[in-house]
Amino acid sequence: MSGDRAILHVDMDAFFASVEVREQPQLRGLPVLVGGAGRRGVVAAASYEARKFGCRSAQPMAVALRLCPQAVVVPPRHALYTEVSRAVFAVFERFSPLVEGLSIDEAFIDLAGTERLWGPPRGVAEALRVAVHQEVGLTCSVGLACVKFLAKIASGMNKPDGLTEIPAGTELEFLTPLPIGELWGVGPRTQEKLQRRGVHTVGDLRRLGEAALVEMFGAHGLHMHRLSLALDERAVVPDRAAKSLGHEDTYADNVVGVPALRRCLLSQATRVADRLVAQGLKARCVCLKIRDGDFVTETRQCTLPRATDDYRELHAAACRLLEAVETEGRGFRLTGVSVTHFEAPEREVQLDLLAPASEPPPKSAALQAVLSAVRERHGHQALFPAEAGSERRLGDTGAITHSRPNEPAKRRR
Ligand code: TTP
Ligand code: MG
Ligand code: MG
Repeated sequence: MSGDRAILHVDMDAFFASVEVREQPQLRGLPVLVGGAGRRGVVAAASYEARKFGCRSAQPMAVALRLCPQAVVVPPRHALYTEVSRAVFAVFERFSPLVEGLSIDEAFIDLAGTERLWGPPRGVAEALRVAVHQEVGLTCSVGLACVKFLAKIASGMNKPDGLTEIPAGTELEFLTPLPIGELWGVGPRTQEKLQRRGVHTVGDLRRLGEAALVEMFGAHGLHMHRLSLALDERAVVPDRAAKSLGHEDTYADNVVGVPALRRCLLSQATRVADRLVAQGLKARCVCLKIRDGDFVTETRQCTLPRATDDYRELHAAACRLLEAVETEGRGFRLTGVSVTHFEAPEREVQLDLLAPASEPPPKSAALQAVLSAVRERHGHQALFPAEAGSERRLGDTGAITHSRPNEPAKRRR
């Protein structure tokens, strides 16, 4: 795999429906719809037998039953699915500590460094599928590739119960015929604009070239071009241990335009930096969360070369992440900045303790430096960075998040 990265994307097959079939074996082989049965009910999950009739998640139940009148409708049992999800994730975590949950039934698993223990990635993917089936009684589909977005596309290619590997060196060939909508972050507006230029597949996009894409979409164009070349440096950010600290605000009026969004992010980056300094922490991973007027939520994250508690570095990173978001023609109701992967300055202090005993103990000096920095940088309201503009500092209305970065069951749309 390029750069020796091997990433799995695992997604359970017809998750809610499969759990119900496991619990009620008499349903096996039948078309099963999990969801509200009432007139306004919606299908949450459809078994693969029901999909043959055209039944799908998010379809009105009435439509699904018209397509497949013999389907068995089962009311959802969310507590049960959450419990099964935990069991599935516990299996994932035996194979690698780097498990990033995306929703209740799917995760990225970074196999970096597991080769010595488990052997080559394809074998790990197979072993994982067997373990999930034996221990939880459910099937899943797995994609294996060198980068996240390819692993995610791959896992959907041979559903249900499939394993799809994109071997190193074949990434471009794999991507070339795919419709552009398969690329992350290529929304309907971007698709429309590209289609007007005759761009329908990822291969077309690549041929259009970086310069033309940048001219059309700015940094977002650059991002798309990189994806078309199978370049995606996003790391798998594990849920465990990766506590996050963040600040987000919801706006009464949608925020429009990059300059205004950058000001919002500055306010949030400053808040996050304040709290990092207050807790004596530095963070390496920065995450941008942004939700548009249609409630489409996107997140982007990056890893910094070194841990920081500096608002300018956090703001710069958040702005870079913003460049990869389609902002044109969209208004945003929420923005947020959060950080993960903390490093405590205590580590530096401990290292210093290994120095010769004749040197003065560094702890008080380190503490003093931090305190001065806090006072200098965050001492009072007047020191709030001028670049933030004249708006009142968002504060009491803002939601402070202090949670796991990827709560299960949070879906992107
Ligand atoms: P998905 O993984 O999207 O779908 P799935 O597991 O049912 O089927 P597939 O084999 O294609 O992966 O979603 C996981 C669960 O999340 C799904 O079983 C039910 C729930 N869900 C909803 O409640 N509403 C929805 O609109 C979707 C898409 C999923
Ligand atoms: Mg699924
Ligand atoms: Mg899923």
